[in-house]
Amino acid sequence: NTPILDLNVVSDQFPKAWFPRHISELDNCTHLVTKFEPELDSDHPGFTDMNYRARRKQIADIAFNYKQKHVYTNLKVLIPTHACREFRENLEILEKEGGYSEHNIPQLDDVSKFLKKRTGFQLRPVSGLLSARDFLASLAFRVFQCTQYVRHGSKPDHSPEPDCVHELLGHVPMLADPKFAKFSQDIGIATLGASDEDIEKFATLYWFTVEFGLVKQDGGIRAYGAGVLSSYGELKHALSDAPKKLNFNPDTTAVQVYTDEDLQPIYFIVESFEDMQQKMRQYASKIKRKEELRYDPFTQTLQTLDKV
Ligand code: TIH
Ligand code: FE2
Repeated sequence: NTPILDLNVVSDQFPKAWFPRHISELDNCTHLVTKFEPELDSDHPGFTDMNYRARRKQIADIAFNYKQKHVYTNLKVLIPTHACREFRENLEILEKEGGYSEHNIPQLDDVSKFLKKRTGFQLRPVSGLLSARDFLASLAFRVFQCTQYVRHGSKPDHSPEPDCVHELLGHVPMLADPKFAKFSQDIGIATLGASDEDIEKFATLYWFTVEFGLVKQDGGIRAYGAGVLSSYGELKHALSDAPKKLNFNPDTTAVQVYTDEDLQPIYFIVESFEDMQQKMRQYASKIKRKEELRYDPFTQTLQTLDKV
């Protein structure tokens, strides 16, 4: 257990430059004194007991990784002014009924059951990043693939990859909204059997809406994209004057180049969710496909329309 970051920089003038000024900064006070460590001290009665050492290490790791829910508390400050109405309302319900709080990371299965009751969406654990084709296909069945791991504690305010913070705080509140759930499923259905070229366009549309979308609401601009809403850094950045903001138009948005490594330089704004839905439907209807598909929720199957 070597210290990860040594913030107690020693200088001549100020022997200990840094000390915690807020209770949350105890997250950085994780330096261990190695005396009595069963791993390192050969006089320790457990030094030769490998099972004991493994168990000790497991317990030590839990303590070491413990973070006051930095992300949750910080995001909560921005949500009233930065998040769209649907997100705010559903987060409130999730706090009342879904086990959401700064002290608790809810279990996937509990959240899945919650969503199932609200919009029929269910969560499914995924081991890593799926191909766009497979990820989008799940949406057709109202299944959302969720990562299980959490971002590295040294960079809580923005993660270049999705993690459980992003899924739970970004996607879940929006998937609890019936219209947004329908929109998500419709993108999924539109991608089934599409060419690789069209999949790339749908993945880009998904990126600029479900992940990084902004919406006009209550006379201002609010975030509804999960990648924005789960990142304190991105949420602040997205609604600042720094990035470029364009009007959402599926034909141009679908071919916009984007970065998945850092904060977005460009965002697309939709007039309203109704408008976005209608434009997407129109776009999807122009895609060449062999068959028209319809989802049957009773059997959870996709049926070819002209055969039913
Ligand atoms: N940038 C998001 C976050 O910090 O929560 C995670 C991602 C969403 C989509 C791609 S990466
Ligand atoms: Fe995501």
